[in-house]
Amino acid sequence: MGFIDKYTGKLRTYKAVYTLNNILQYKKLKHNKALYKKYKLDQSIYSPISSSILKQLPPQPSPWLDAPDAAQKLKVSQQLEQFAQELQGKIKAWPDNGFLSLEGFFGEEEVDKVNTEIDKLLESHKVDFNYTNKKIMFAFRHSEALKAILYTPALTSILEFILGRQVIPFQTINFIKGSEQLAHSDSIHMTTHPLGNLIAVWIALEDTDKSNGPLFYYPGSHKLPYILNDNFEGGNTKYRIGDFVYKKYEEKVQQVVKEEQLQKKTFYAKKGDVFIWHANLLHGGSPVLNPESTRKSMVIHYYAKDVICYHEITQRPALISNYPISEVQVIEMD
Ligand SMILES: O=C(O)CCC(=O)C(=O)O
Repeated sequence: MGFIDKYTGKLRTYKAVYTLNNILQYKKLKHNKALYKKYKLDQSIYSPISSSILKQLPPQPSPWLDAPDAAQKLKVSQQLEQFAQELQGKIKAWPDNGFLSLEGFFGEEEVDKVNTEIDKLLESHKVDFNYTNKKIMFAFRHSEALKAILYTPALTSILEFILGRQVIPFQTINFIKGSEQLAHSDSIHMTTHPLGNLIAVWIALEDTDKSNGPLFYYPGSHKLPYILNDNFEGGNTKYRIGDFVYKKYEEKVQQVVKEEQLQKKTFYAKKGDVFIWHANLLHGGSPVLNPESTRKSMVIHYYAKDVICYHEITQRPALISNYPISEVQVIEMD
């Protein structure tokens, strides 16, 4: 694990530091050359990037299930028939809900393997908790067993159907204890142009209950306007990211939850259950009531291919080491 993963100091807030780092990470950014051209973004692939620049570009269509005619399109979709009847129903509810759950998707043995793998990686110091002391980032890079989970065809076929594009696993986050993360949309962390081209998969690596900080979410909240840097006062300047930008973002989310009177739901999971959510669904981790408890889980964030991927909160382009080399590909939906 690199120094930067544990580091929380001021250097993190200077945009120039990231620009320098981007130059060193050329290989993980080079796919953006073609993408910036495709979307008519006229700037260096090393420069900061944010929605305030991207919203000035020519408008782009949203993912097909975010379009107003999504329900109609799903009704007549032949490709939907590849999925079991029950799953078809859940996908049909996606445009309204912005989430779906797959009970018992992974078996006991598969989950045990993931847990053993994480224990081993922690023991051998190949991975560690990052500066939050709760998150183990990118463990999949060190483990074939974890990679196999990310690329499970029965899973990626659902994600690709929902987004209408090939998906690229960008990051994994493993938790041993509940995250207690306040409500947020992943689109403040992992953002795309066009918006909505990210999808998250949460896997229960053990049961969750009231005591160990279960996942919570706000059904339908993905349909609200995206909360991006221009929608709250984050204290950003031309050269720096505001010191309290994420706190200010969380406060803005709380305000929206209140104003919109959103109804909170909790996902009480059984080991092996999967919860998939939309790029803009508000969600988080409930308070951990029993401090001794564990809540092992793994989140996988997938970006769609052939869109610009970046981090709105820190205004950095996303460094992607496993970007597929193939040509621009859009899966045609019937
Ligand atoms: O697992 C949790 O408690 C929350 C995870 C989360 O919010 C995320 O990965 O975006």
